[in-house]
Amino acid sequence: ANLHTLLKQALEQNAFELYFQPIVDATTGLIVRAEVLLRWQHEGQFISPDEFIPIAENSGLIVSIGRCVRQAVMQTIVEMQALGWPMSLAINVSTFEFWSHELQDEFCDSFTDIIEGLGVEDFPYELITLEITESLLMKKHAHLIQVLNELRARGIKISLDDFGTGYSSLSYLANFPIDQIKIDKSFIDRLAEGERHLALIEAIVRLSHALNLRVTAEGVETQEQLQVMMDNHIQEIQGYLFYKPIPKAVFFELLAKQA
Ligand code: G
Ligand code: G
Ligand code: G
Ligand code: MN
Ligand code: NA
Repeated sequence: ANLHTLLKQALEQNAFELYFQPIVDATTGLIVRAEVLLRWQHEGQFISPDEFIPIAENSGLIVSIGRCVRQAVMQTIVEMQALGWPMSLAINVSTFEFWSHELQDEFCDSFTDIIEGLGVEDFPYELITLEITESLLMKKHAHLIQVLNELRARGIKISLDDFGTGYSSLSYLANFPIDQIKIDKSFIDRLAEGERHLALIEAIVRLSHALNLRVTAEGVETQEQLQVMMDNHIQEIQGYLFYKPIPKAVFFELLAKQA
């Protein structure tokens, strides 16, 4: 069977699993939030999202997969709250999930449906972060801004993922309703190459902080990189230096120890 057929089956059989990559406070090393990353194990083998997400996007399956991820994440938020660890979880959102006005409205409405299904009275929307990419903002649709504003009005946080890759326009930072940026790993990787890359990070951070945007550094792997982040007052760190993406049970064990 081809990958698309297998994906469809995986969705029907609930074969996807959420992994969690903890994000820590640079100073204390404590877990302060996490990014949710989808995992698919087929016949004992992990198939990378880099491989299956594009196929899901091209076939439209990404809409159902995205909804399934939101449902599972929101259920996890409710569980974590009940355990006394209210913590923000970040969900990756594909540009394809916002392809049309219709899909955008469906996306917005899904939260209410999911909450109804969860049977909770007051869902803590502020614990959901949606990671979007610049390719979405490039569409520059007035309706998109309206949708992002609607999500933010409920309390949902919007994060600009992979910042610095692609067509980074600094004007996105000022003109779009976002709450935080994630500095892409490629920037962190190139720090070792010299002063120019350090200057870029300094400028991005200064601008972000001036605009009241939170900054997370992604892909921090070494102590030296961590030091640069701390020197630049970047408080939130995600990377293998601290944690890789881990299954939910392992994530919960860490939180229980930290509580
Ligand atoms: O850990 P990693 O190899 O999972 O992630 C690879 C890529 O897949 C990343 O760019 C990440 O944003 C994307 N990705 C992971 N999980 C999801 C998901 O649930 N939805 C979408 N749209 N992308 C995801
Ligand atoms: O966790 P990490 O970012 O290293 O994973 C990179 C990619 O390798 C992921 O997209 C995932 O699909 C794949 N992968 C293969 N084996 C594993 C595994 O045991 N755990 C995790 N988290 N990912 C795996
Ligand atoms: O959504 P985004 O494209 O930002 O996905 C984050 C990706 O970065 C995931 O695939 C995650 O596994 C990966 N990642 C997170 N931290 C590190 C790191 O320190 N090193 C490497 N190589 N990959 C990382
Ligand atoms: Mn991401
Ligand atoms: Na990223």
